[in-house]
Amino acid sequence: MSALFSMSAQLLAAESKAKVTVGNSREDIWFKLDPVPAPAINDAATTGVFAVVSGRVDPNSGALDVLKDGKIPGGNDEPRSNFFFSNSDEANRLTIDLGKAMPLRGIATYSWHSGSRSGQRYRLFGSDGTAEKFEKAPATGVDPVSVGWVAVAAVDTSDKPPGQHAAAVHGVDGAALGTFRHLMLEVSANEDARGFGHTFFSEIDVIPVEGPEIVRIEPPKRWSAPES
Ligand SMILES: [Ca+2]
Repeated sequence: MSALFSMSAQLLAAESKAKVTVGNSREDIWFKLDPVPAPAINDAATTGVFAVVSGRVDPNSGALDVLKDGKIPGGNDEPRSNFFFSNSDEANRLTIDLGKAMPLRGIATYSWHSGSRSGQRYRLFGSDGTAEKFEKAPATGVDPVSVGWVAVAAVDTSDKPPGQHAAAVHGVDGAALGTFRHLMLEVSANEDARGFGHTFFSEIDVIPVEGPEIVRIEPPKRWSAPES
């Protein structure tokens, strides 16, 4: 990550009152990436509608549903258990429609790869969908801010070693991130001259302010004999 990008990300985050928290591990297999909690299985993304509005999905990618199924890949190189774009000159844009506007605590994105596909680099936009000029699916070349979206934050975990990466975008000091119906990730590849730099996204969580208590994935319980 360049110092310049880091600085601009912090400025962007400050303007939108968003904070980005990153966790990573080279060894863990259950996404315990403190301080980012493990992926949620009952968050608002579960019933959201995911769509690619710009860019090309890699032919070896899993379906969009892998991003919200509350399941994690079984290993560090499982293309079909992840969602990833194919390298192209287009902006790679992925949207989530939550069905209605709701106050959000934040979102969290999880990725896993043994090499150059582990890091996450994306810009996050949000919208309540009410602006007259709102465009639900702004394609390459359309500035999202010009069609009713708010720039929320920029995420870059590419300076972390390969393995599992998690990024949480949340409000500052316990405040909500904002009230959104639509979320959009504009995803960039990690730098890789061989062209294998697009992130293996394993899960994307959207955590609402209201609703049931969030349940997270856990390692299977080990059976142990009762004490006699
Ligand atoms: Ca989830």
